[in-house]
Amino acid sequence: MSNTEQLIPGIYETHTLHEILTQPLAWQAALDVVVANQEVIQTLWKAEEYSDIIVTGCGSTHYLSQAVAPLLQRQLGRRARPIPASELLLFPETIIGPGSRPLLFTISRSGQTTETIRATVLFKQRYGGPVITIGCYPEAELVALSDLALVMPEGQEQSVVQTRSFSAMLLAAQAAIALAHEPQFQTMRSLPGLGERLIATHHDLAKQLGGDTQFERFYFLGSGLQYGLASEINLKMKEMSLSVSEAFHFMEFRHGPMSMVNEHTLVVGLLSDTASAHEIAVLREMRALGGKTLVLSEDPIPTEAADFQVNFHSGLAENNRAVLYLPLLQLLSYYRARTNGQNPDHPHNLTAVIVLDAER
Ligand code: F1P
Repeated sequence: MSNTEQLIPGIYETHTLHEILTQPLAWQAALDVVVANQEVIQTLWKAEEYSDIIVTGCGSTHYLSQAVAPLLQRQLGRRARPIPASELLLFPETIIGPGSRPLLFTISRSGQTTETIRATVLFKQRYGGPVITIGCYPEAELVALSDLALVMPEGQEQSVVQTRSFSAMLLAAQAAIALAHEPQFQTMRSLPGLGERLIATHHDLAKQLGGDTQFERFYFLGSGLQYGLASEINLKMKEMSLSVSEAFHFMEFRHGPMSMVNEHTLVVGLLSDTASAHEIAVLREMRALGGKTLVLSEDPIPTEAADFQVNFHSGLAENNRAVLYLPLLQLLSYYRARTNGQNPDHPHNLTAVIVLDAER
């Protein structure tokens, strides 16, 4: 890491950069809180009192729900769906069907977002199922409303945008789910170290691409477990840098959006293990259309599909390594923001928590 970011050792140019670069510490806290609640979590996964799982949040934590729900269904064999809190609040009958006895899994950095709190109160009053929450503030209203709370104060942030809070909450969810297959959980203990190595090795690439003004539009492609992550990084690129940016499932990108690809386009692929052959084919075609591609994957892929690639070499299964996709892409969005003269600590029009009064 060059010294320009660290004006004085430990003093970063922005809170956002500091929070992105120190997120592996919050990852360790996430693993620790899951170990501390191991028994109650494993009991919950075996419980028969609920028929399916609704995972909910807003903004970043809605996209986090999109990354967690498919993993819950894949690992626990329980039907699980990501639903924005406002939809659960305003259209509950379209989400919770007759005879369904769901568990509500809420995710919120602040634990104070009005839509998520109101949806949880309605859920408890009308359906009465168990509620678990993941967040960063122990005193939050959502924690008081929940039967189980996994809280990481180490994820708290000064910046409005979620970076280390997002990855710490994602890791807590993935680690809790991995407890259903405990050997998998043990493998995740290497993640904080892997995160530090990844940031140290590829920081300058993220800075180079974020600062490269030939790129005028960004497309983030992720399928399966990676779609929620692609959606979150798309939000980071918008929130921090106000750039033209969208997220798509890999193969959906051919069905129209690829019309936008030209020599000013960076297509970023969050590669899965499950569907890598199909995903690499899409990336190869986007390069042929003149776009540049950046690929994040466990192992190296053929260079004709990738102008730039970041390989994790983590040895971890797809179900357990989602957080490794985040730091470099958060840094890419960060340096694009700096290039666009934006201050990511205080994004345009945004506040850290959306609190609505009675009328709204
Ligand atoms: C959710 C959220 C953030 C967004 C902004 C406003 O907050 O939508 O995702 O970046 O900060 O709030 P939370 O419920 O996770 O605290």
